[in-house]
Amino acid sequence: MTRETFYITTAISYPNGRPHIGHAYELIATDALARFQRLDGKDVMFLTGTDEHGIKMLQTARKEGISARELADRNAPEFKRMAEVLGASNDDFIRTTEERHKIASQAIWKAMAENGDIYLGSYSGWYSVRDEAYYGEEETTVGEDGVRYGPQGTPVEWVEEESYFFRLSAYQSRLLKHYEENPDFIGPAERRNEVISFVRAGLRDLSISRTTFDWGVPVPGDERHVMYVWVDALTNYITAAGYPDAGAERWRYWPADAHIIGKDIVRFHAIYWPAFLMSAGLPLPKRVFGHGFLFNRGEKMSKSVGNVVDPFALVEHYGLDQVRYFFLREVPFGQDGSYSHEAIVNRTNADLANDLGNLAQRSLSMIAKHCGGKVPARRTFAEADTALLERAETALATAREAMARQAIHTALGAIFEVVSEANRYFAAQEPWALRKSDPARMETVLYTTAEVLRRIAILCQPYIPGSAGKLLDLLSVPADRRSFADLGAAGMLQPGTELPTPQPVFPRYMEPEEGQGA
Ligand code: ME8
Repeated sequence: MTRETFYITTAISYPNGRPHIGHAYELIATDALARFQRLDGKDVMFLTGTDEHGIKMLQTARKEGISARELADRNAPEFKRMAEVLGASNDDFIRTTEERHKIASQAIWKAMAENGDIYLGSYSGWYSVRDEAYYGEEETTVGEDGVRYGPQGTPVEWVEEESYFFRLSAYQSRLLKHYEENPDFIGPAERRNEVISFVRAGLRDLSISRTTFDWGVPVPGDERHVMYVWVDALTNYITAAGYPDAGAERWRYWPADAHIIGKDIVRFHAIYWPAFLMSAGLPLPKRVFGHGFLFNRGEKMSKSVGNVVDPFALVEHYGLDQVRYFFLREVPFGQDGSYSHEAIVNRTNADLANDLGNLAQRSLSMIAKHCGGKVPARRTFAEADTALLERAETALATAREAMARQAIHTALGAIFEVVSEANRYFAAQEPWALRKSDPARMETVLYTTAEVLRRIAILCQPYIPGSAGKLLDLLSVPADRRSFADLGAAGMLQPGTELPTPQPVFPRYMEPEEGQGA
């Protein structure tokens, strides 16, 4: 049986510097979305990578006295390493300087040209180097400093040159029709509204080549020009799916199910990209989701962490799953968010160490001590037992619906409500008191607690894969019985199964000062 495919991507990052926390945030969120679909039985492809051409790379390289290629070769491995350090489950990592990408970019260019959508013209306009975009005069303002700025607050300059153009203006009504017929094409709703009003206001043709430098993919048939720059960048999503080889093994993944990107580049993904694809006669991605920006509240985070904006330091300091959990739970996905030392510590200590960690530790220790270290026997379930176990199953339905619209925080919230419920259950059932009064009932209560922990751990895997895996190890759940299909009755713990010695799964964060003990 062929499984349903699911193709998800992050934006590709500029490797003109080291990866920062915004890159890490996007990757973690996209990883959770990819893992969720994998656990839900889909045939998933998850892509991330680096966007290595363009003027930003050249400018930084020049400043550092090296070539753009050297700069890319130095930083791209850092982005790969970040993916590893963050536990990202990406199936591929694309670099736009790869040969396969040159082939794909030239192929889509040719397809658009054959469709009559590319012409040679000359361009003059207000250009922002930082945004890599031209703006209309009415979109710019002159600041108090006398400098002219674009709508994103970056300086613009007057540029005039020969350039190839893409006939974007011809796509206005087709795009608007697409947005209308596919209300889920852009999310969240604010982003969708912005795009629609932008397109309604009218689209200008797009300058898509440069002659002033050669750091880019050569324009097929006119090598004085290099592509600049969104044709090259956006095409990465189909390069990795094997384009232009329609018989490629991976072409089954296209069209992508979701492009996960920051809100600053929604316009390019929701306007340019579908127009390019329409022009080339290719199917459009199903959804473009623009997440919010992360800000450091600016306070000093901790004496021992110098630069907390560095994702490597953050993981080193707080632990990987703590960082993943914090970003996914604390910040409603789609909105801007801020992080601070206190917020990370409070959130992870309360939810992970106290609620989930303590429950696991307390119940598993009791099982080790009073049930011979084996999954306890279960008698007839009381109503409270069944109710708790069912809660975990309905959490899947909520999570599934939420994850389909990238409401990651809602999914995680629903799962952690089960954790709270399990804590209330454990406190109310008082298994420690039952030990004397009704040992058989104690076993059933401990069984139920272990079983709900199994379900919670299975559900937690997309978000905190390492700790969820550890918890499943402590419950002796085999590696091939950890998908969502195993959540229900069929996968239930078997009484008598040997369990390993319980170990804490979520260490409490202690301030370095506290840890030194005084
Ligand atoms: O835009 N918080 O690359 P990039 C959250 N190469 N997300 C952030 C962020 C922050 N503080 N800062 C950046 C590019 N991002 C292009 C993309 S795609 C075909 C080409 C997000 O390195 C940003 O919104 O500037 C984008 O989605 C991603 O990080 C890479 O940003």
